Amino acid sequence: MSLAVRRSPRPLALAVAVAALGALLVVGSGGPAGAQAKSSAEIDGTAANKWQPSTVTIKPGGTVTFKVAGGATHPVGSGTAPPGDKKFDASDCTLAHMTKVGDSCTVKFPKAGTYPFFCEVHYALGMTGTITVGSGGGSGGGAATTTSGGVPVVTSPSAAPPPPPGHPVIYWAGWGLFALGALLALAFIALYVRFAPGFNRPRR
Ligand SMILES: [Cu+2]
Repeated sequence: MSLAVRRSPRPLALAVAVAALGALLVVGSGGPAGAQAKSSAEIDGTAANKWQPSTVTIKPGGTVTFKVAGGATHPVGSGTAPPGDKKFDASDCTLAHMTKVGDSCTVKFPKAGTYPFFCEVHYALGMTGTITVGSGGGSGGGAATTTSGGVPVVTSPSAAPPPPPGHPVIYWAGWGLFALGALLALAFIALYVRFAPGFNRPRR
């Protein structure tokens, strides 16, 4: 195909297409509230001896896969270290299962709650995290525990409501595309009016 670039408002069509794509993304991603809680999540143990991400939120009945992404040897323990609790079953995440890069284990979380976890080797370096199952609205009951500088700190349950559900990134990307398309369309219309033959506006 050898479509010559004509002076037709083809760029305008492009701009409209960009805007339409953006609008589609907005509509497509603006699903029901609460969609931010996924049914599964992956947490990587990195070479820097951190969990990435260190906090995730999943739906009740969902799963979390812990993966050795670097540094090797990141066995997972439930609770705050040591020795942790047995709130979730980490029997597939022991040293034998989590020794080399690429090793992984998957834990199912049937009940809502807040589940701290730690790397049994690197917890003292701050390799800890928290899995929230459910909306995070305190349905776990009891105090949430976090570690601060290796010392377990128990914080009382907060009475504050959970943060409002956010929109996924793609939602805002959609709006961005939409705005870009609209701007492009305006710019092309302005250019067209200015330079198109037949519009002999006086030039300064
Ligand atoms: Cu580790």
